[in-house]
Amino acid sequence: MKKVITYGTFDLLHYGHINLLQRAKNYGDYLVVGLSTDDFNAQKNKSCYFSYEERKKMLEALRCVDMVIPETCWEQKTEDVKKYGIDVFVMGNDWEGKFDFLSDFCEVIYLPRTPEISTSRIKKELGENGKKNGQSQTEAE
Ligand code: C2G
Repeated sequence: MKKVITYGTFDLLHYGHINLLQRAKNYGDYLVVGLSTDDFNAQKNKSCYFSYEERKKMLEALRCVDMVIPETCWEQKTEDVKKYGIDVFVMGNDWEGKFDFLSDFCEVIYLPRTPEISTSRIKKELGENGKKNGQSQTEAE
């Protein structure tokens, strides 16, 4: 069984996340997701809409996700790769080069991000009176 791992916050789960997870799964048979805890997100200066447990529940509902583990720090990746017998590490290419050190232990792959969509964009657009693509409040509901 070929095992793949990826990491992230996955807040306000959207199709950019899903595209990444599905492409990551296609590199093997089993996908582990290191999900950033609320405390680690604070370290990443990210405030989440959904809690760790809520974000974990959503990821676990995805057919392409086989296991969700907590990501509590930057330094756990090498240990995770060894502990879970990971063959392939996958991240979006906004992280290009940042985790090349893992290539001593597994294949490292950076995939193109899905353009146009991001959690911060969703928050921004919803924050502007619930507008979506310039629609009015009622149309967006
Ligand atoms: N992503 C993507 N396309 C988007 C948005 C996100 O491919 N439009 C990818 C990111 O590149 C990342 C994954 O989806 O690989 C999760 O993105 P985030 O939840 O924003 O995770 P991030 O804050 O980048 O945390 O140790 C690594 C960090 O935990 C990554």
